[in-house]
Amino acid sequence: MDLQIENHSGIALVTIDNPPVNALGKATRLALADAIARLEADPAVGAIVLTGAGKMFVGGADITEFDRPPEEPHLPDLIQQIAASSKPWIAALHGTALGGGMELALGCHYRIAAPGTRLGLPEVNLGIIPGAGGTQRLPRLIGVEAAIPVVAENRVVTAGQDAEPGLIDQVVQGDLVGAALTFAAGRIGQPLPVAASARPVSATPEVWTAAEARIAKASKGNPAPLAALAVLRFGVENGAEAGLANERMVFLRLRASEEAAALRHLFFAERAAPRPADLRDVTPRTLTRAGVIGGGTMGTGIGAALLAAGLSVTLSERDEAALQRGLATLKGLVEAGVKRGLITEAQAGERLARLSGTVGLAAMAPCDLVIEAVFETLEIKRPVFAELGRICSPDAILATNTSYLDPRRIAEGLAHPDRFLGLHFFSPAHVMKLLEIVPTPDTSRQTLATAFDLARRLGKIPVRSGICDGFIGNRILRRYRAAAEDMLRQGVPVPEIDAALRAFGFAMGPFEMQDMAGLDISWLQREAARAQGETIAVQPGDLLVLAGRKGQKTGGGWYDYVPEDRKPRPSAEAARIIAPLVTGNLSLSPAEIADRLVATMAEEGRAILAEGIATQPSDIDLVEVHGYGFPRSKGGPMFLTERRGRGAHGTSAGSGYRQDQGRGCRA
Ligand code: T1G
Ligand code: NAD
Repeated sequence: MDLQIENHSGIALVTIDNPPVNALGKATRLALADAIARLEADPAVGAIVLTGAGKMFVGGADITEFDRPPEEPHLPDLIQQIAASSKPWIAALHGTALGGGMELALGCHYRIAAPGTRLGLPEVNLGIIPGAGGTQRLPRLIGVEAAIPVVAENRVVTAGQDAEPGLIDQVVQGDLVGAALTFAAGRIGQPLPVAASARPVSATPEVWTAAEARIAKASKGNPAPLAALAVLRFGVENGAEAGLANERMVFLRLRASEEAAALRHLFFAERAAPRPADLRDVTPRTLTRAGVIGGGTMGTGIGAALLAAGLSVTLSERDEAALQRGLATLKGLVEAGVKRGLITEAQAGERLARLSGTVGLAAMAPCDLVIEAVFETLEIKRPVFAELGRICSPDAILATNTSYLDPRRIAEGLAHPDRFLGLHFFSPAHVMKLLEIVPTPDTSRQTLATAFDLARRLGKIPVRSGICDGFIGNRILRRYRAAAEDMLRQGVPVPEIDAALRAFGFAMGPFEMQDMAGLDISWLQREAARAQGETIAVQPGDLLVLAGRKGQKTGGGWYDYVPEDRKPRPSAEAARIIAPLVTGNLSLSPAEIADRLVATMAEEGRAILAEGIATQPSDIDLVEVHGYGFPRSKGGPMFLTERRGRGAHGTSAGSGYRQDQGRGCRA
C-alpha cells in the first residue's frame, strides 16, 4: 500500500501506510514523490495533511536499505520539495516520529500532534547522523541548545510535555486528523510561515564547548555524536544551504562506515532477541507474583528488576537477620533509582508496596514464578527446588540463577520438570541487560516462551543457551582470559595487554577485570578441580594468590593499588612473582593484541555454535556486548571477525560467521 490519498474539500489527506513502523523505504519514497508532484500541480488542492497509519507517524528511514548504496528518490530531496511547496503541508503526528520521520515532519510547514507523541533523531545510535535535514531545520525551529541533545545525544521529546515551543504548533486530544484538517482549512490561501531552513540561528562559543565536552565523554568509540554536533554547528556558522550539503556528505560517509554496520547488526539482533521465531506460536503464561530465594548480591538485584517490571516480589532468606539485610539492600536499590532521577518517590513507593519478605519457602506457594539465587552449591540448590516442587503449583515456573552448575542436576527429582529452567542474570542484575535463558531437555515450550516474555518485560536482552560449563558468556570469558595469560607467558606485559583492550573499546582489560572481581574466585575453582584429580598446570594467577595478591581487595593483584584509589598501577612485585612462568619475549602492537584476543573469542563462539549451545552468531554478539562490555561500535566478536574475514579491515583468523546456523539449541 505505502501511501493513501483522500480529498477532503480541497485538502489532501496523505497517509503513509507501510507496516509495522511506516519506514520510509524506497517504495514509500516513490509513492511520496509522486504524491508531492501531483498535489503541488493540482489546482483543486489548497493544503495537504500528512499522517501515518497504524500506531505511529513514521519510525524512520528503512534501516534494512543501509547495506546497499542509497537509491532515489532520496529522502532529503523529498523533504526539501515539501518545504518549498507553494501549499501548506501539515504533519499530523501520533505515536512516534523518529529519524527520517521527524525530519519529514520538520520539512512540513506545521506540526499537529496527539499528546504523548515522541519525536527524536536516534540516528547516532546507528553510527550515523540525521541525513534528511534534521541537523539544520531543528536548531532553526527550537534553538541550538535545545536541538543539540536531540540531534547528537538521542534525546526524545514528547508532545504536550517537553517538546520545545516552535516544534509543535498544536497538541490536540481526540480526533487528530480531524483537527489537522480543520487547521489546514484555516491556512489555505494564507501566507506560508518562513521556512525552517531560512530562519536565523546562533549560539555562543560556550554552548559549543560545553556540548563538545559532554558528547565526547559519552560517545565511547562511536564517532557519530560528535559528527552530528559538528554538522549542526557547520550549518549555523555557514548557513542552511551549505549546512544541508555538508550534512548529506557526512551522513553518506558514516552510513558506509564499519561502526554503522556494527550498530545496525546489533539493532536488528536486539529487536529479534525477545521474540524467537520458533516460539512465536506459543502463548506465554501471565506472571504477576514472583518469589526470589536468596537475598544476596543477585537475589536483591533480581528482585529490584522484577519490581520495576510490575510484578510483586516475596524475598526468602534462611533466617530473619539475613532477610532483613536482603530487604534493606533491595529497598536501597529501589531508592537509588529515585536519587539518580530514574523514578519518582511515588513510583519507588508503589514498587516497595509490592515487596514482602519471608524466612523459609512456605510463602512461595502462591507465586507463579520463583527464581533461586542461593549459594552456588548443588547441596544447597537441590533441596530448595525439591521443597519448591512440593509447595508451589505444578505450573509455577521455577528458575535457577546458577552461573556454572548443570541445571539438569539441580532439578533432579523435581516434580513437573517441564516448568524448570535456568535464568542466568548478570551482576548487577537490575542493571545488566543480558539474560541467558538455559532450558533443560524437560523444559516445555510454554515455559521457554514465558521466560522470553519475562525478559521483554524486564527490559533484558535474552539469549537462549544450551548446557555447557559457563553456558555462552562465561565459557567465552574463560577462553579469553586463558588466551590473555598465554600471551603474558609469551612475554607481552600485563599493562600492554590491558591497554590494548581498552584502546579497542573495552572499559577494562582482562587483568584489570580480574583484580576487580578477585583472583581467588578462579583460583578456588582450579584448586577444587585439582582436588578432584584434574591436572591443571600452575597459572600465573595461582602464584599471585599464594603470595596474598588477590586483587583490589588485598591492595594488589596483577597491579598495585594505593588505599582509597582503584587506579591500577603496574606492579614490579607481580611481575617478579610470575616471572618463572614467562618464557618468551613476544612483542605485539595494541591492534595485534586485540585482534588475537577477539579472534579467540570468535573461535570459541564458533565451537559454541557447532555444538548447538547457541542458535545463531548474533546471539553470541549480544552476549558479549550486553554481558561483557564488548564495544557496541564493533558489533561483537562474531560480527567483527566475519567482516574482517571478508576483508573489511584489519587481520583476523577465519571468518566462520554464517547466518542461520540454526541447529536448534541442544538443551
Ligand atoms: N527500518 C527498518 N525496520 C525497522 C525500523 C526501521 N527504521 N524500525 C523498526 N524496524 C523493524 C524492527 O526490526 C522489527 O522487525 C519491527 O520493525 C518492529 O520494530 C534519514 C537515515 C520505531 C520505536 O532508529 O526505535 O531515519 O523483528 O519491535 O517496539 O536521517 O522500532 O518484527 O522483523 O522495535 O513498536 C532512524 C528505530 C532510522 C528508529 C517502534 N529510526 N526503530 O518500536 O517495534 S535512520 C530509528 C525503533 C534514519 C534519517 C535516518 C522502534 C520503534 P521484526 P519494534 P516497536
Ligand atoms: P550471595 O552469597 O551474595 O547470596 C546468596 C544468598 O543466598 C545469601 O544471602 C544466603 O543467605 C542465601 N541463602 C543460602 N541458602 C539459602 C536458603 N536455603 N534459602 C534462602 N536463602 C538462602 O551469592 P550471589 O552472588 O547472589 O549468587 C547467588 C547465585 O547467583 C549463585 O548461584 C551464583 O553463582 C549466581 N550468580 C552470581 C553472579 C555474581 O556475579 N555474583 C552472577 C550470576 C549468577
